[in-house]
Amino acid sequence: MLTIWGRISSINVQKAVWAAGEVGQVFERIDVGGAFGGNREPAYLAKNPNGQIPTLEDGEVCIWESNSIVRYLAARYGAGWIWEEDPALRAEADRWMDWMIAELQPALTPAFWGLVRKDTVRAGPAEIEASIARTEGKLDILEAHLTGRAYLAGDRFGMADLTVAPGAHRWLNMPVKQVVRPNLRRWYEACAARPAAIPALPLPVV
Ligand SMILES: N[C@@H](CCC(=O)N[C@@H](CS)C(=O)NCC(=O)O)C(=O)O
Repeated sequence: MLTIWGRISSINVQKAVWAAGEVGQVFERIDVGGAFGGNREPAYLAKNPNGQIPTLEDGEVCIWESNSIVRYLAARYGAGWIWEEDPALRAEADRWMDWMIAELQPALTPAFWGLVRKDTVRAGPAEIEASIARTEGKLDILEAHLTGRAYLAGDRFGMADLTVAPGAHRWLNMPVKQVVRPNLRRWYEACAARPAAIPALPLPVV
């Protein structure tokens, strides 16, 4: 059985939980981080020296970095399914996963901190405004890409979708003015309706 360390309100833990469910693996999730604490304890730091969540344990295998966890689970248990064997198709998925962690997450996180977590130290009005503007630009890219496409990479659901959709879930359920993006909305709703998405995408977003 897998162990996933991390509170489910974390967007990065959501990816790991979704990937594990999608490839049919039974897992135990242990609340760590945020109000639960525990992620600065020596025992946890021995697993993940960053003191961040998520961390995955699969027997002797211990992995941190959410996208690496998704790739491990996909390659190990979802080959030919959510893991593409074809290098060109897999690169398409990798590209969106990297875009999520390098572009979309940094764009939307300050608005999330300010508007949802009410963390005025990390995100005041100027940071929130800049974050919203930056996120809208990123979501326009998603909307354009999803025009005439069911999924982000290839013609079936895959590891890129379950990595990026938690970002859409967060944004679409935040108290921000929602720009109408029909392709993004259709894709998000199709992803979020999957059985493995249900435990991964709790509401409200907190
Ligand atoms: N690049 C890392 C980032 C991990 C990260 O920033 N995790 C946050 C939660 S999303 C965290 O550990 N926060 C500290 C806490 O929850 O106490 C990943 O993708 O796994």
